[in-house]
Amino acid sequence: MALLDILTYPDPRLKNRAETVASVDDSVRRLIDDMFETMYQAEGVGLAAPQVGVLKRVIVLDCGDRSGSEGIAPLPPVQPIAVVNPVVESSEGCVAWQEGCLSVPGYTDEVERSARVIVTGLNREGEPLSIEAEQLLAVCLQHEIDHLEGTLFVDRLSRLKQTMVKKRLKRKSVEAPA
Ligand code: GNR
Ligand code: NI
Repeated sequence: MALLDILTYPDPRLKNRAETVASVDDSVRRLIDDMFETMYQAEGVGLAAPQVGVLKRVIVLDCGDRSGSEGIAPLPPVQPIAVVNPVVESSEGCVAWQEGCLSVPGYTDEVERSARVIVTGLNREGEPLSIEAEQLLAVCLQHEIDHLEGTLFVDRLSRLKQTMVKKRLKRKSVEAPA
């Protein structure tokens, strides 16, 4: 296993669209394992392959209840989920959630998402998988699938907010490069 470097805004590689995985082979399984290790080390609840510079449609998440594991890094796995070629099959409702992103350190803001989603794809063994989600898991699935399209949560803020926030993040990245 290996820790991977997480790209941060405004790295242009975060804007690319990731490619469909043709077959879930050992190299994809190794990527999934490394992404989990990287996510737990960074204390995130999700991670998409483009965030570690790999343009493949692979996401990992763990939105399990971590209360009790504060101050422990890397976090212990609670509910690890990996999805290859994830697709939002259906969605309903609307929820506003305070989001953050490992690729946008030091900034959180409220984003509107579908409240409930069904996401399909393939698991680590290449078998079909279907996840019904609400709350944080639903938000996180949509956030990670956005990364596969080159979209960050800050791209979903109002135009005015984007202008202010992106200017600040760019200035910060010059002062303290990742
Ligand atoms: O760790 C993360 N927390 C989070 C909180 C609210 C909504 C989405 C997220 S995902 C984020 C990890 C990340 O950047 N995944 O791409
Ligand atoms: Ni993110």
